[in-house]
Amino acid sequence: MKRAFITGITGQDGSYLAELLLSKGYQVHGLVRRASTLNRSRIDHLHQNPDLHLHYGDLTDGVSLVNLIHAIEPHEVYNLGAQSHVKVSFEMPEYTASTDAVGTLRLLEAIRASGLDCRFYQASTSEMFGATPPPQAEDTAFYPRSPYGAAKLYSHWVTVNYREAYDLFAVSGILFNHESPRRGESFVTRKITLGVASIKLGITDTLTLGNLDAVRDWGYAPEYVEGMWRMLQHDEPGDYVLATGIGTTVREFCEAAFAHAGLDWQDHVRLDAKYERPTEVDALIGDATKAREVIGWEATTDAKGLAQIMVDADLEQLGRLVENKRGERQIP
Ligand code: NAP
Ligand code: F7E
Repeated sequence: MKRAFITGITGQDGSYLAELLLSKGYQVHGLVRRASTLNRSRIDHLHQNPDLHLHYGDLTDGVSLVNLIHAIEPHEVYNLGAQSHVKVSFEMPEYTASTDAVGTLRLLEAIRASGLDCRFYQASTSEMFGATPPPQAEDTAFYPRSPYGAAKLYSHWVTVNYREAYDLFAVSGILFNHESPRRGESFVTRKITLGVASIKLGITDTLTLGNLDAVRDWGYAPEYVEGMWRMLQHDEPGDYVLATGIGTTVREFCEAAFAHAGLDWQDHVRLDAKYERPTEVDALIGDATKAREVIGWEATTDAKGLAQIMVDADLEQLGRLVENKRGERQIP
């Protein structure tokens, strides 16, 4: 039985990856952080699975990583754990660097010191391209525009270095934005689809956003975790872009999400500069030709389809909450 170790298992991608690996017969080990309340809602449905094992630890705590690699002896490690919010990285640059940059180094060192024959996946990001204009592929120059992008660029290069220096099977997946109903509520797509559902259900009337002109290449997260797994199954380690190849503005995503619920976004969206970043990434559009040709991966959901999936999920979830509240009020 193959053993996989996932950091960031409680996040959007970690939860889909855990599902995928369990369905393929892996024993899955996940790193979880201690919090004062449990924050495992994305993996609650996997709780009863006897092949899922959760361990306390943190990417900022090297000792926990060394001990876990030693105890689990994984065949594959997926490093998805990160402070992943670009705007927040301007407010917490040092913590972001410790988790997203040095955290990767800590994990790579734990693997190297263990001497295990273990494959490593690093969750790199299109944010590393930053100011370099699209289309962006594996050989495009990097120019990060945030502490998050800069920290991830360190991790990308240290992953490449450990591959070259120590012959480690280390892969860097340069993933463009990917979303789902499990996306964190403060990322723009989910903020919009939750806003649409709230407005449709009469809970609120407005949605406040920042820069509507930014262009992103939005795909569907479950398809992207399949790509991560494929990268680690290939004969040779390498770097791969995963993207749809289609650019969409925040404004266009808004338009599609509101229209799917029969609403006009211009009646509800307001602007506030507090949601803008000190330095913005204007346009990210990926070229995933290498992934298609080498690992047979291709995105199949576009931004409009994604907006519809997310709006439907938020309408259902929020609708259920509203119904429950009404039910509670009727109880004498
Ligand atoms: P996410 O939903 O924000 O999940 C992040 C995960 O990292 C959570 O499980 C979180 O744990 C964990 N984490 C945060 N700080 C940690 C620390 N100090 N030690 C250990 N774990 C920590 O992110 P995602 O969207 O699934 O993305 C997964 C990875 O891909 C991230 O590395 C992200 O930077 C990268 N990425 C994402 C995208 C995208 O569009 N989604 C694109 C490119 C790259 P808690 O639940 O305890 O907070
Ligand atoms: O912003 C604009 C904002 O926060 C997208 C992370 O997963 O993908 C993600 O980073 C765009 C930006 O994602 C609001 O200025 C407008 O131009 O959803 P986002 P991101 O910054 O692209 C990359 C690939 C990652 O690796 C990251 O981990 O939308 N925008 N108004 C807004 N953004 C937010 N969050 N909130 C707004 O109100």
